[in-house]
Amino acid sequence: DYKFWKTQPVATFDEPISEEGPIDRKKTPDEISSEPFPLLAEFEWCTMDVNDKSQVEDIFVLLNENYVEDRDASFRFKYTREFFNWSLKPPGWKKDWHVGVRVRSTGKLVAFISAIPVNLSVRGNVIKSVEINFLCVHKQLRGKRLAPVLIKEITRRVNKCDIWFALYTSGTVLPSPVSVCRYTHRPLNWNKLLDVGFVQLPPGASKPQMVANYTLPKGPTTKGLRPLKPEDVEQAHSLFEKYQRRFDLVQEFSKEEFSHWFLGGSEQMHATPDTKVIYSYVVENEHGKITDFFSFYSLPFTILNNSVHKELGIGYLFYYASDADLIYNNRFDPKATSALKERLSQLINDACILARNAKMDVFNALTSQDNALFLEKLKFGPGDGFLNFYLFNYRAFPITGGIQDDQDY
Ligand code: YNC
Ligand code: MG
Repeated sequence: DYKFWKTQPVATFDEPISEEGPIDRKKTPDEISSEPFPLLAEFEWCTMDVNDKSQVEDIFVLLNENYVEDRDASFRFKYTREFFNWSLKPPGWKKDWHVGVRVRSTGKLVAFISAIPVNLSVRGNVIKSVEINFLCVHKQLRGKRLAPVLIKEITRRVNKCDIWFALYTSGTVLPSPVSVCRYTHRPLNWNKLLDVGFVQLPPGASKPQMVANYTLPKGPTTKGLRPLKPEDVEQAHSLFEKYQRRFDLVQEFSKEEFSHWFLGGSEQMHATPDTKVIYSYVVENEHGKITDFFSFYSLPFTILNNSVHKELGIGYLFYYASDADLIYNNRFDPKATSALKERLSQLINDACILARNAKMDVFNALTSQDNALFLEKLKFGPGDGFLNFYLFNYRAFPITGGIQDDQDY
């Protein structure tokens, strides 16, 4: 019955919404306690220093052993140091927002939660917020109401910085999602996916038929496609901003944030295939103009209980943008939509090819953004997983994707 969530400034299920905006009254940081929330005597708070290798190691052991698993516990996210450097240290990140709980007597890290600064735009209203991620409690400490304490402590630390709103996503259903997306999967290495139980052979189909069905060209097909470079940021960022206006709920990226999220900082520029997290590409036309952009990131699974395969390479479609529909004045013009549909299908197909060439086994996408325009055509199949999007302390009308195509996953 959501004993904890009932006490928090979040929308309740089926609550009629007449106006968008903050839920709590306006507060100031000096109304917020300077003292951390009390913990049981055997535990202590710690602020994690993600610039310190041994502390990153602690986070990564905790998450690799205790974070999200799929339903039958055969896969687990395989977070890497590089992934944390990318996802926990965007411009404006704060050490104080990487919060751990340790066992006082042994120093063992048993829980974690993080916040990063984001500027959200909800139907044009810009809201200074944080994004909460990596909430994790050690398996042996589950069900003891530690999660609410972590959430209250990160809220306190964020509020102390005069920020009162948050975005978070979870597979768990809580009061009350502002949007729900489904995961979809595009097999890249079908044989391996079958071996590890990620896919099944459909009745009446043969393995060679399935492999043939998912075979992709050797290399990308779009003329002028190449990796994003630092000197593209100006142009790519403005194309991206223009494209993002299509959606009701977006994160606004400054140029610095754009560089961070899509180039990944100096460490990523020298990454090897093993350490590369973020892959970004642009299309440059013959006049030196950037017309399209797409990106995906790598977050592999550890395969539990398989004697042959230890890891599953997974690419996640991240952001993209295209000017394919801009030759029409009205984005709702069906000709604009079909031009975009064709262009995005080609681009994301290239993304799949590049991911396959980077040794990824499956390419995942949510049913968010304009993805409904190409998912089916590109052979993404609906998965079991849903992702719920939540806003903390902000009431909003339901958010849908960009263009809702006629088919629904
Ligand atoms: C969850 N995922 O409902 P009620 S996603 C939020 N997000 O409260 P206990 C969650 N709340 O129902 P356990 C949640 N999962 O009584 C559970 N809850 O009101 C709620 N899993 O606490 C739950 N990571 O400590 C219940 O549960 C209360 O020991 C029960 O711990 C939960 O990062 C958890 O899936 C999830 O590590 C930590 O199961 C644990 O089970 C675990 O008894 C595997 O907790 C990893 C996993 C979650 C990934 C994520 C986003 C988190 C968002 C948190 C909310 C942020 C709000 C905004 C704060 C900033 C505000 C500002 C400004
Ligand atoms: Mg607990």
